[in-house]
Amino acid sequence: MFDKILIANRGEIALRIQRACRELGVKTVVVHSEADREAKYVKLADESVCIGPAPSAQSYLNVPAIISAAEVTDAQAIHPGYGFLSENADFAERVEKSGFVFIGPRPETIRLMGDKVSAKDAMKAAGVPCVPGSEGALPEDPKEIIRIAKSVGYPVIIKAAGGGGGRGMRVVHTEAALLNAVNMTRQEAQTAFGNPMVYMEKFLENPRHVEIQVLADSYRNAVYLGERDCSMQRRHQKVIEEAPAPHIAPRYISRIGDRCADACRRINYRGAGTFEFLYENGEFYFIEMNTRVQVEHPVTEAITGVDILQEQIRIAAGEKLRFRQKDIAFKGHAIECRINAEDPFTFVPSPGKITFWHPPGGPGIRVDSHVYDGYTVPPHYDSMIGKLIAYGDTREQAIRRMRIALSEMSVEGIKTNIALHQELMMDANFVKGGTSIHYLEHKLAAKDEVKK
Ligand code: MV4
Repeated sequence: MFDKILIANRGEIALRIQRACRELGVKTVVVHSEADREAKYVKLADESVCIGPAPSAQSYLNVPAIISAAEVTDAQAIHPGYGFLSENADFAERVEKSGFVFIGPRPETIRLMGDKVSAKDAMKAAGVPCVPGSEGALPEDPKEIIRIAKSVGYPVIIKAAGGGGGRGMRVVHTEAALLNAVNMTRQEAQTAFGNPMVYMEKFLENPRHVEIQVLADSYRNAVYLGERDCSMQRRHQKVIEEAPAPHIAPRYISRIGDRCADACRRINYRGAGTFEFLYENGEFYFIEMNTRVQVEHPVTEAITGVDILQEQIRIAAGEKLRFRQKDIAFKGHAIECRINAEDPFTFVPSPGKITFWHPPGGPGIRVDSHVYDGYTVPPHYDSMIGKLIAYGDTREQAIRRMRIALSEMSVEGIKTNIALHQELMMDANFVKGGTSIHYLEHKLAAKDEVKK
Protein backbone atom coordinates (compact mmCIF):
# COMPACT_ATOMS: atom_id res chain seq x y z
CA MET A 1 0.00 0.00 0.00
CA PHE A 2 1.05 3.60 -0.55
CA ASP A 3 2.56 5.61 2.28
CA LYS A 4 1.17 8.96 1.08
CA ILE A 5 -1.39 10.09 -1.53
CA LEU A 6 -1.86 13.56 -2.98
CA ILE A 7 -5.50 14.61 -3.44
CA ALA A 8 -5.83 16.77 -6.56
CA ASN A 9 -9.36 18.01 -5.96
CA ARG A 10 -11.51 20.07 -3.61
CA GLY A 11 -14.81 20.01 -1.72
CA GLU A 12 -16.72 16.93 -0.65
CA ILE A 13 -14.76 14.50 -2.84
CA ALA A 14 -11.43 15.72 -1.40
CA LEU A 15 -12.83 14.86 2.03
CA ARG A 16 -14.19 11.51 0.78
CA ILE A 17 -10.78 10.55 -0.66
CA GLN A 18 -9.12 11.63 2.60
CA ARG A 19 -11.43 9.38 4.64
CA ALA A 20 -10.67 6.40 2.39
CA CYS A 21 -6.92 7.05 2.80
CA ARG A 22 -7.27 7.27 6.59
CA GLU A 23 -9.02 3.92 6.75
CA LEU A 24 -6.27 2.37 4.63
CA GLY A 25 -3.59 3.91 6.87
CA VAL A 26 -2.34 6.17 4.09
CA LYS A 27 -1.15 9.74 4.78
CA THR A 28 -2.70 12.55 2.73
CA VAL A 29 -1.54 15.72 1.05
CA VAL A 30 -4.27 18.09 -0.08
CA VAL A 31 -3.58 20.71 -2.73
CA HIS A 32 -5.83 23.76 -2.63
CA SER A 33 -6.42 27.18 -4.14
CA GLU A 34 -6.25 30.44 -2.21
CA ALA A 35 -10.07 30.36 -2.02
CA ASP A 36 -10.05 26.98 -0.23
CA ARG A 37 -7.31 27.80 2.28
CA GLU A 38 -9.71 27.79 5.23
CA ALA A 39 -11.58 24.61 4.30
CA LYS A 40 -11.69 22.13 7.18
CA TYR A 41 -10.61 19.15 5.09
CA VAL A 42 -7.47 21.12 4.20
CA LYS A 43 -6.67 21.45 7.91
CA LEU A 44 -7.55 17.77 8.53
CA ALA A 45 -5.07 16.54 5.92
CA ASP A 46 -1.59 15.49 7.05
CA GLU A 47 -0.13 18.15 4.75
CA SER A 48 -1.46 20.83 2.44
CA VAL A 49 0.03 22.85 -0.39
CA CYS A 50 -1.45 26.01 -1.90
CA ILE A 51 -1.12 25.66 -5.68
CA GLY A 52 -2.49 28.97 -6.90
CA PRO A 53 -5.25 31.58 -6.91
CA ALA A 54 -8.98 30.83 -6.88
CA PRO A 55 -9.66 30.36 -10.63
CA SER A 56 -9.39 26.61 -11.43
CA ALA A 57 -7.22 27.28 -14.49
CA GLN A 58 -4.51 28.57 -12.15
CA SER A 59 -4.94 26.02 -9.36
CA TYR A 60 -6.93 22.76 -9.72
CA LEU A 61 -6.01 22.58 -13.43
CA ASN A 62 -2.41 23.73 -12.91
CA VAL A 63 -0.52 20.53 -13.80
CA PRO A 64 3.06 21.69 -13.07
CA ALA A 65 1.98 23.03 -9.65
CA ILE A 66 0.27 19.73 -8.74
CA ILE A 67 3.26 17.63 -9.84
CA SER A 68 5.61 19.92 -7.88
CA ALA A 69 3.43 19.56 -4.79
CA ALA A 70 3.68 15.76 -5.11
CA GLU A 71 7.47 16.04 -5.46
CA VAL A 72 8.05 18.31 -2.47
CA THR A 73 5.75 16.27 -0.19
CA ASP A 74 7.10 12.91 -1.37
CA ALA A 75 3.65 11.53 -2.25
CA GLN A 76 3.57 8.28 -4.22
CA ALA A 77 0.22 8.54 -5.94
CA ILE A 78 -2.26 11.18 -7.08
CA HIS A 79 -6.06 10.84 -6.78
CA PRO A 80 -7.83 13.16 -9.24
CA GLY A 81 -11.40 12.81 -7.89
CA TYR A 82 -14.04 13.87 -10.45
CA GLY A 83 -14.11 16.90 -12.78
CA PHE A 84 -10.92 19.02 -13.11
CA LEU A 85 -8.08 16.75 -14.39
CA SER A 86 -9.75 13.41 -13.64
CA GLU A 87 -10.32 12.44 -17.29
CA ASN A 88 -7.36 14.26 -18.80
CA ALA A 89 -5.12 11.63 -20.46
CA ASP A 90 -2.22 14.08 -20.80
CA PHE A 91 -2.34 14.74 -17.05
CA ALA A 92 -2.39 11.01 -16.26
CA GLU A 93 0.62 10.59 -18.54
CA ARG A 94 2.51 13.48 -16.92
CA VAL A 95 1.80 11.98 -13.48
CA GLU A 96 3.21 8.60 -14.51
CA LYS A 97 6.20 10.07 -16.39
CA SER A 98 7.04 12.04 -13.24
CA GLY A 99 7.21 8.77 -11.31
CA PHE A 100 3.86 8.85 -9.49
CA VAL A 101 0.91 6.48 -9.70
CA PHE A 102 -2.23 7.96 -11.26
CA ILE A 103 -5.23 6.56 -9.37
CA GLY A 104 -7.31 5.71 -12.40
CA PRO A 105 -7.05 3.89 -15.72
CA ARG A 106 -3.95 3.95 -17.92
CA PRO A 107 -3.58 7.15 -20.02
CA GLU A 108 -4.28 5.18 -23.25
CA THR A 109 -7.60 3.97 -21.81
CA ILE A 110 -8.61 7.51 -20.82
CA ARG A 111 -7.73 8.65 -24.35
CA LEU A 112 -9.69 5.79 -25.94
CA MET A 113 -12.81 6.66 -23.89
CA GLY A 114 -12.34 10.43 -24.31
CA ASP A 115 -12.86 9.97 -28.04
CA LYS A 116 -16.52 8.95 -28.12
CA VAL A 117 -16.13 7.35 -31.57
CA SER A 118 -13.28 5.07 -30.49
CA ALA A 119 -15.08 4.35 -27.20
CA LYS A 120 -18.18 3.20 -29.04
CA ASP A 121 -16.13 1.12 -31.48
CA ALA A 122 -14.36 -0.61 -28.60
CA MET A 123 -17.62 -1.34 -26.76
CA LYS A 124 -19.38 -2.58 -29.87
CA ALA A 125 -16.45 -4.94 -30.52
CA ALA A 126 -16.74 -6.15 -26.91
CA GLY A 127 -20.43 -7.02 -27.30
CA VAL A 128 -21.90 -4.02 -25.44
CA PRO A 129 -25.16 -2.90 -27.13
CA CYS A 130 -24.85 0.62 -28.62
CA VAL A 131 -27.28 3.16 -30.07
CA PRO A 132 -27.67 2.42 -33.81
CA GLY A 133 -25.87 4.99 -35.97
CA SER A 134 -22.90 5.68 -38.23
CA GLU A 135 -20.04 3.18 -38.36
CA GLY A 136 -17.43 5.39 -36.68
CA ALA A 137 -17.03 9.05 -37.65
CA LEU A 138 -19.14 10.62 -40.42
CA PRO A 139 -17.40 10.88 -43.82
CA GLU A 140 -16.94 14.18 -45.70
CA ASP A 141 -19.14 13.22 -48.68
CA PRO A 142 -22.60 14.88 -48.27
CA LYS A 143 -24.30 12.12 -50.30
CA GLU A 144 -22.89 9.50 -47.93
CA ILE A 145 -24.08 11.47 -44.89
CA ILE A 146 -27.60 11.67 -46.34
CA ARG A 147 -27.53 7.93 -47.08
CA ILE A 148 -26.41 7.09 -43.53
CA ALA A 149 -29.17 9.25 -41.99
CA LYS A 150 -31.75 7.56 -44.20
CA SER A 151 -30.66 4.13 -43.09
CA VAL A 152 -30.54 5.13 -39.38
CA GLY A 153 -33.94 6.84 -39.68
CA TYR A 154 -34.96 10.31 -38.47
CA PRO A 155 -34.74 11.85 -35.97
CA VAL A 156 -30.96 11.50 -35.67
CA ILE A 157 -28.46 13.18 -33.36
CA ILE A 158 -25.06 14.50 -34.47
CA LYS A 159 -22.44 14.29 -31.73
CA ALA A 160 -18.84 15.50 -31.52
CA ALA A 161 -16.26 12.73 -31.01
CA GLY A 162 -14.46 15.04 -28.57
CA GLY A 163 -17.66 16.00 -26.73
CA GLY A 164 -19.56 14.10 -24.06
CA GLY A 165 -21.63 14.99 -21.06
CA GLY A 166 -24.06 16.89 -23.28
CA ARG A 167 -21.55 19.16 -25.03
CA GLY A 168 -21.42 19.33 -28.83
CA MET A 169 -24.64 17.65 -29.98
CA ARG A 170 -27.48 18.54 -32.33
CA VAL A 171 -30.79 16.80 -33.05
CA VAL A 172 -31.90 16.61 -36.70
CA HIS A 173 -35.50 15.85 -37.69
CA THR A 174 -35.41 16.18 -41.49
CA GLU A 175 -33.08 15.63 -44.41
CA ALA A 176 -33.42 19.35 -45.26
CA ALA A 177 -31.72 20.27 -41.98
CA LEU A 178 -29.08 17.53 -42.01
CA LEU A 179 -26.00 18.88 -43.80
CA ASN A 180 -26.15 22.28 -42.15
CA ALA A 181 -26.42 20.62 -38.73
CA VAL A 182 -23.42 18.38 -39.48
CA ASN A 183 -21.33 21.39 -40.58
CA MET A 184 -22.32 23.49 -37.57
CA THR A 185 -21.53 20.66 -35.14
CA ARG A 186 -18.16 20.09 -36.89
CA GLN A 187 -17.24 23.77 -36.58
CA GLU A 188 -18.26 23.94 -32.92
CA ALA A 189 -16.38 20.71 -32.22
CA GLN A 190 -13.22 22.11 -33.83
CA THR A 191 -13.47 25.26 -31.70
CA ALA A 192 -14.42 23.58 -28.43
CA PHE A 193 -12.40 20.34 -28.57
CA GLY A 194 -9.83 20.93 -31.34
CA ASN A 195 -11.30 17.92 -33.16
CA PRO A 196 -13.88 18.33 -35.95
CA MET A 197 -14.89 14.63 -36.02
CA VAL A 198 -18.60 13.96 -35.55
CA TYR A 199 -20.75 10.83 -35.57
CA MET A 200 -24.45 10.07 -35.93
CA GLU A 201 -26.92 8.15 -33.80
CA LYS A 202 -30.61 7.44 -33.85
CA PHE A 203 -32.11 10.06 -31.52
CA LEU A 204 -33.95 8.39 -28.63
CA GLU A 205 -36.86 10.64 -27.72
CA ASN A 206 -37.68 9.70 -24.15
CA PRO A 207 -34.99 7.50 -22.58
CA ARG A 208 -33.81 7.05 -19.02
CA HIS A 209 -30.16 7.48 -18.06
CA VAL A 210 -29.01 4.25 -16.44
CA GLU A 211 -25.33 3.59 -15.78
CA ILE A 212 -23.34 0.55 -14.71
CA GLN A 213 -20.50 0.83 -12.15
CA VAL A 214 -17.46 -1.40 -12.72
CA LEU A 215 -14.22 -2.15 -10.88
CA ALA A 216 -11.28 -3.82 -12.60
CA ASP A 217 -7.77 -4.66 -11.40
CA SER A 218 -4.50 -4.88 -13.33
CA TYR A 219 -4.86 -8.68 -13.72
CA ARG A 220 -7.95 -8.75 -15.95
CA ASN A 221 -10.36 -9.32 -13.09
CA ALA A 222 -13.49 -7.21 -13.40
CA VAL A 223 -16.86 -6.96 -11.66
CA TYR A 224 -19.94 -4.79 -12.08
CA LEU A 225 -21.51 -3.23 -8.98
CA GLY A 226 -25.00 -2.84 -10.38
CA GLU A 227 -26.69 0.16 -11.92
CA ARG A 228 -27.69 3.70 -11.03
CA ASP A 229 -30.62 5.64 -12.44
CA CYS A 230 -29.57 9.26 -12.99
CA SER A 231 -32.52 10.43 -15.08
CA MET A 232 -33.56 13.24 -12.73
CA GLN A 233 -31.45 16.03 -14.22
CA ARG A 234 -31.59 19.58 -15.53
CA ARG A 235 -29.30 20.89 -18.25
CA HIS A 236 -27.03 17.83 -17.92
CA GLN A 237 -26.65 18.42 -14.18
CA LYS A 238 -27.86 15.42 -12.21
CA VAL A 239 -30.15 16.31 -9.32
CA ILE A 240 -31.13 12.91 -7.85
CA GLU A 241 -29.57 9.47 -8.41
CA GLU A 242 -30.68 6.08 -7.15
CA ALA A 243 -29.76 2.43 -7.09
CA PRO A 244 -31.16 0.09 -8.21
CA ALA A 245 -32.99 1.62 -11.21
CA PRO A 246 -36.76 1.28 -10.61
CA HIS A 247 -38.71 -1.29 -12.63
CA ILE A 248 -35.79 -2.90 -14.48
CA ALA A 249 -35.57 -6.66 -13.98
CA PRO A 250 -32.43 -7.78 -12.09
CA ARG A 251 -31.89 -10.52 -14.70
CA TYR A 252 -31.63 -7.88 -17.39
CA ILE A 253 -29.21 -5.82 -15.30
CA SER A 254 -26.99 -8.84 -14.73
CA ARG A 255 -26.91 -9.54 -18.45
CA ILE A 256 -25.79 -6.00 -19.29
CA GLY A 257 -23.48 -5.88 -16.26
CA ASP A 258 -21.72 -9.06 -17.40
CA ARG A 259 -21.19 -7.43 -20.81
CA CYS A 260 -19.59 -4.40 -19.15
CA ALA A 261 -17.29 -6.52 -16.97
CA ASP A 262 -16.38 -8.55 -20.07
CA ALA A 263 -15.57 -5.36 -21.98
CA CYS A 264 -13.29 -4.27 -19.09
CA ARG A 265 -11.35 -7.52 -19.32
CA ARG A 266 -11.11 -7.21 -23.07
CA ILE A 267 -9.68 -3.66 -23.07
CA ASN A 268 -7.61 -4.41 -19.95
CA TYR A 269 -9.45 -1.69 -18.02
CA ARG A 270 -8.00 -0.69 -14.64
CA GLY A 271 -9.76 1.02 -11.74
CA ALA A 272 -13.32 2.26 -11.26
CA GLY A 273 -15.42 3.13 -14.30
CA THR A 274 -18.97 3.82 -15.39
CA PHE A 275 -20.74 2.67 -18.54
CA GLU A 276 -23.46 5.20 -19.43
CA PHE A 277 -26.54 3.84 -21.15
CA LEU A 278 -29.77 5.23 -22.45
CA TYR A 279 -32.63 2.89 -21.52
CA GLU A 280 -35.78 2.99 -23.62
CA ASN A 281 -38.52 0.44 -24.31
CA GLY A 282 -36.75 -2.20 -22.27
CA GLU A 283 -33.43 -1.92 -24.13
CA PHE A 284 -29.99 -0.64 -23.07
CA TYR A 285 -27.91 1.46 -25.48
CA PHE A 286 -24.32 2.36 -24.56
CA ILE A 287 -23.42 6.04 -25.13
CA GLU A 288 -20.22 6.87 -23.20
CA MET A 289 -17.82 5.57 -20.58
CA ASN A 290 -16.55 7.63 -17.64
CA THR A 291 -13.08 6.72 -16.40
CA ARG A 292 -13.32 8.41 -12.99
CA VAL A 293 -15.13 8.01 -9.68
CA GLN A 294 -18.53 9.68 -9.98
CA VAL A 295 -20.40 12.06 -7.70
CA GLU A 296 -23.17 9.47 -7.25
CA HIS A 297 -20.92 6.55 -6.19
CA PRO A 298 -22.41 6.46 -2.64
CA VAL A 299 -25.73 4.92 -3.77
CA THR A 300 -23.77 1.97 -5.17
CA GLU A 301 -21.72 1.74 -1.98
CA ALA A 302 -24.97 1.65 -0.01
CA ILE A 303 -26.51 -1.30 -1.88
CA THR A 304 -23.29 -3.35 -2.28
CA GLY A 305 -21.29 -2.54 0.86
CA VAL A 306 -18.22 -1.96 -1.34
CA ASP A 307 -16.11 1.13 -0.57
CA ILE A 308 -15.41 2.28 -4.13
CA LEU A 309 -12.75 4.83 -3.13
CA GLN A 310 -10.78 2.30 -1.11
CA GLU A 311 -10.98 -0.23 -3.94
CA GLN A 312 -9.73 2.39 -6.42
CA ILE A 313 -6.70 2.98 -4.20
CA ARG A 314 -6.05 -0.74 -3.66
CA ILE A 315 -6.21 -1.38 -7.41
CA ALA A 316 -3.81 1.52 -8.09
CA ALA A 317 -1.41 0.04 -5.52
CA GLY A 318 -1.35 -3.15 -7.59
CA GLU A 319 -3.61 -5.29 -5.41
CA LYS A 320 -5.89 -7.92 -6.88
CA LEU A 321 -9.66 -7.44 -6.60
CA ARG A 322 -10.70 -8.93 -3.28
CA PHE A 323 -14.01 -10.29 -4.57
CA ARG A 324 -15.53 -11.97 -7.60
CA GLN A 325 -18.89 -11.31 -9.18
CA LYS A 326 -20.59 -14.04 -7.12
CA ASP A 327 -19.44 -12.29 -3.92
CA ILE A 328 -21.30 -9.09 -4.85
CA ALA A 329 -24.87 -8.97 -3.53
CA PHE A 330 -27.33 -6.13 -4.06
CA LYS A 331 -29.41 -5.29 -1.02
CA GLY A 332 -31.97 -2.56 -0.43
CA HIS A 333 -32.37 0.77 -2.17
CA ALA A 334 -30.46 4.07 -1.99
CA ILE A 335 -31.29 7.59 -3.16
CA GLU A 336 -28.93 10.56 -3.34
CA CYS A 337 -30.01 14.21 -3.38
CA ARG A 338 -27.32 16.65 -4.50
CA ILE A 339 -27.45 19.68 -2.20
CA ASN A 340 -26.48 22.81 -4.11
CA ALA A 341 -25.91 26.41 -3.03
CA GLU A 342 -28.50 27.83 -5.41
CA ASP A 343 -32.04 29.13 -5.60
CA PRO A 344 -34.30 26.03 -5.50
CA PHE A 345 -36.42 27.17 -8.45
CA THR A 346 -34.39 29.65 -10.53
CA PHE A 347 -31.15 27.64 -10.06
CA VAL A 348 -29.13 30.87 -9.73
CA PRO A 349 -25.96 30.09 -7.69
CA SER A 350 -25.95 31.35 -4.11
CA PRO A 351 -22.38 31.39 -2.77
CA GLY A 352 -21.58 33.05 0.57
CA LYS A 353 -21.24 32.40 4.28
CA ILE A 354 -23.17 29.52 5.85
CA THR A 355 -24.33 30.96 9.17
CA PHE A 356 -26.10 27.78 10.35
CA TRP A 357 -25.55 24.18 9.25
CA HIS A 358 -27.51 21.29 10.71
CA PRO A 359 -27.11 18.04 8.78
CA PRO A 360 -29.68 15.26 9.28
CA GLY A 361 -28.99 11.81 10.73
CA GLY A 362 -30.61 8.59 11.85
CA PRO A 363 -30.82 5.08 10.41
CA GLY A 364 -29.81 4.79 6.76
CA ILE A 365 -28.72 8.42 6.39
CA ARG A 366 -25.30 9.45 5.03
CA VAL A 367 -24.16 13.03 4.46
CA ASP A 368 -21.03 13.59 2.35
CA SER A 369 -20.14 17.25 2.75
CA HIS A 370 -17.12 19.38 3.50
CA VAL A 371 -19.11 22.37 4.82
CA TYR A 372 -19.77 23.50 8.39
CA ASP A 373 -21.12 26.42 10.46
CA GLY A 374 -19.28 29.56 9.35
CA TYR A 375 -17.94 28.05 6.10
CA THR A 376 -17.99 30.38 3.10
CA VAL A 377 -19.03 28.77 -0.20
CA PRO A 378 -16.64 30.28 -2.74
CA PRO A 379 -18.16 31.62 -5.98
CA HIS A 380 -15.45 30.14 -8.20
CA TYR A 381 -16.52 26.48 -8.38
CA ASP A 382 -19.64 24.41 -8.94
CA SER A 383 -22.43 24.93 -6.46
CA MET A 384 -22.67 21.45 -4.91
CA ILE A 385 -22.07 21.73 -1.15
CA GLY A 386 -22.90 18.17 -0.23
CA LYS A 387 -24.80 14.99 -0.90
CA LEU A 388 -27.56 13.49 1.18
CA ILE A 389 -27.95 9.73 0.77
CA ALA A 390 -30.86 7.72 2.18
CA TYR A 391 -30.82 3.93 2.31
CA GLY A 392 -33.72 1.59 3.04
CA ASP A 393 -34.76 -2.04 2.64
CA THR A 394 -37.14 -0.89 -0.09
CA ARG A 395 -37.41 2.15 -2.34
CA GLU A 396 -40.44 3.27 -0.32
CA GLN A 397 -38.41 3.22 2.89
CA ALA A 398 -35.53 5.10 1.25
CA ILE A 399 -37.97 7.80 0.08
CA ARG A 400 -39.54 8.06 3.55
CA ARG A 401 -36.12 8.38 5.17
CA MET A 402 -35.08 10.98 2.59
CA ARG A 403 -38.20 13.06 3.30
CA ILE A 404 -37.46 13.01 7.02
CA ALA A 405 -33.78 13.84 6.47
CA LEU A 406 -34.64 16.78 4.20
CA SER A 407 -37.07 18.09 6.83
CA GLU A 408 -34.38 17.86 9.54
CA MET A 409 -31.74 19.54 7.43
CA SER A 410 -31.25 23.23 8.03
CA VAL A 411 -28.90 25.58 6.17
CA GLU A 412 -28.90 29.33 6.74
CA GLY A 413 -26.99 32.22 5.19
CA ILE A 414 -27.19 30.90 1.61
CA LYS A 415 -29.99 29.52 -0.54
CA THR A 416 -30.05 25.77 -1.21
CA ASN A 417 -32.10 23.46 -3.43
CA ILE A 418 -33.50 21.52 -0.42
CA ALA A 419 -37.03 22.76 -1.17
CA LEU A 420 -36.80 21.34 -4.72
CA HIS A 421 -35.78 17.93 -3.30
CA GLN A 422 -38.68 18.04 -0.83
CA GLU A 423 -41.04 18.67 -3.70
CA LEU A 424 -39.54 15.86 -5.80
CA MET A 425 -39.76 13.37 -2.92
CA MET A 426 -43.54 14.06 -2.89
CA ASP A 427 -43.91 13.99 -6.69
CA ALA A 428 -46.31 11.22 -7.71
CA ASN A 429 -44.30 10.27 -10.81
CA PHE A 430 -41.00 10.17 -8.94
CA VAL A 431 -42.64 8.04 -6.27
CA LYS A 432 -43.85 5.63 -8.98
CA GLY A 433 -40.30 5.54 -10.34
CA GLY A 434 -38.85 5.29 -13.83
CA THR A 435 -39.22 8.91 -15.04
CA SER A 436 -37.22 9.91 -18.15
CA ILE A 437 -34.32 12.34 -18.63
CA HIS A 438 -36.81 15.04 -19.67
CA TYR A 439 -39.12 14.72 -16.67
CA LEU A 440 -37.64 17.45 -14.43
CA GLU A 441 -37.34 20.05 -17.20
CA HIS A 442 -40.93 19.37 -18.29
CA LYS A 443 -42.18 19.60 -14.71
CA LEU A 444 -40.35 22.90 -14.15
CA ALA A 445 -41.66 24.31 -17.45
CA ALA A 446 -45.23 23.33 -16.51
CA LYS A 447 -44.84 25.13 -13.17
CA ASP A 448 -43.60 28.26 -14.97
CA GLU A 449 -46.73 28.14 -17.16
CA VAL A 450 -48.98 28.06 -14.10
CA LYS A 451 -47.16 31.09 -12.65
CA LYS A 452 -47.76 33.10 -15.86
C1 MV4 B 1 -28.55 10.96 -26.66
C2 MV4 B 1 -29.89 11.28 -26.43
C3 MV4 B 1 -30.84 10.70 -27.25
N1 MV4 B 1 -30.46 9.89 -28.26
N2 MV4 B 1 -28.22 10.14 -27.67
C4 MV4 B 1 -26.67 13.93 -23.44
C5 MV4 B 1 -25.45 13.76 -22.62
C6 MV4 B 1 -24.60 12.80 -23.34
N3 MV4 B 1 -23.93 11.96 -22.38
C7 MV4 B 1 -25.52 12.03 -24.22
N4 MV4 B 1 -26.78 12.75 -24.21
C8 MV4 B 1 -27.84 12.30 -24.89
N5 MV4 B 1 -27.56 11.46 -25.91
C9 MV4 B 1 -29.16 9.63 -28.45
N6 MV4 B 1 -28.81 8.81 -29.45
C10 MV4 B 1 -30.20 12.14 -25.38
C11 MV4 B 1 -29.17 12.66 -24.59
C12 MV4 B 1 -29.55 13.52 -23.50
C13 MV4 B 1 -29.33 13.12 -22.17
C14 MV4 B 1 -28.71 11.93 -21.86
C15 MV4 B 1 -28.47 11.55 -20.55
C16 MV4 B 1 -28.89 12.40 -19.52
C17 MV4 B 1 -29.51 13.58 -19.81
C18 MV4 B 1 -29.74 13.96 -21.13
C19 MV4 B 1 -30.37 15.17 -21.41
C20 MV4 B 1 -30.58 15.54 -22.71
C21 MV4 B 1 -30.16 14.71 -23.76
